[in-house]
Amino acid sequence: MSEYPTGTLMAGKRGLIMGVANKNSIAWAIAQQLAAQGAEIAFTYQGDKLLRRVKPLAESVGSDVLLDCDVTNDDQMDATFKALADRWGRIDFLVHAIAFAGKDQLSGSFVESTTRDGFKSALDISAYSFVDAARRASEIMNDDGAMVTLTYLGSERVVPNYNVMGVAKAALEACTRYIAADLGPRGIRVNAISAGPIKTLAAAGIGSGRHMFRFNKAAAAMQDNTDPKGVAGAALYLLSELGASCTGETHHVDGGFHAIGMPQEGPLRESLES
Ligand code: NAD
Ligand code: 0WE
Repeated sequence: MSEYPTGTLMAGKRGLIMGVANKNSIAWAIAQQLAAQGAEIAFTYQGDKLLRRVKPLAESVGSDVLLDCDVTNDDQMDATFKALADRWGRIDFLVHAIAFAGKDQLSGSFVESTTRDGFKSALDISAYSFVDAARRASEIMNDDGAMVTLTYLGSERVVPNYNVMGVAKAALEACTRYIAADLGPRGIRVNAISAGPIKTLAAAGIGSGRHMFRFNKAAAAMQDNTDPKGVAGAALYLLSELGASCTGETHHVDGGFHAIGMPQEGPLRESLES
């Protein structure tokens, strides 16, 4: 049934995955990979409309722990971690796969389109929410636990239209390092995965989307788009004992796109030589 090889790397481990919206979500690829290795998983979802999508997915990996949690709502954050404490007592891992900026912030000139409210809300939902979740999770996490968040290259380099989300991801990566330092003495590891573009809800409807996937495919070292299975595999590594001693890291899973400074031989190079 599962497309993920089974094993016991996560046997006896319990944790929370935040950010499944549907079967295309990166968080769902991670959930399937962790479940195939024996993890017991609780899910948060953002509002009633998404419950219909998330519930059958959760059930298919044997989970009946589904918690309504908008990360901007303190009461829902309180209730989420109280429910985990009541149900399990302790947890072993946290996956944070949440980002949002207003649509008006994600097109055209960064300096012209970034408003004070747009900036605040993008950084609140996309970066502070990891700090908040990490603090709450750390209170009930075992001392060999681990956390992972999802980021994107737009934090390090300018990607047209990514705009304030790039600033939020830069903050998220810095937060990852500071949280890693705070929780390191307890043996809790905290890392970020920088994924290449993947066709999810969050990547749909972005202007220039078709061009972006084509460009990434042409320019990447592997000359292909990012496979969510690779992202899920990296999450398994970082959340299991395989990732021992790795913390505060931003690990790129993008077909090597981040490593390239000039196009190799291939379609992109040809198009420039003609
Ligand atoms: P997705 O739309 O499936 O997931 C985004 C999730 O964020 C959704 O589940 C949504 O409900 C949740 N969310 C947004 N605002 C929220 C709020 N206020 N409270 C609670 N949840 C909220 O898309 P995805 O691509 O799987 O995104 C997951 C993560 O991966 C994001 O952090 C995104 O930035 C990151 N990422 C995506 C790509 C890509 O190309 N798809 C690449 C690199 C990194
Ligand atoms: O992190 C993201 C996207 C996150 C995201 C998506 C949306 C779409 C709907 C945040 N906020 C919103 N707000 C909405 O109203 N990615 C890494 C995917 C992505 O989004 C881009 C990209 C890439 C890659 C936007 C512009 C350019 C590139």
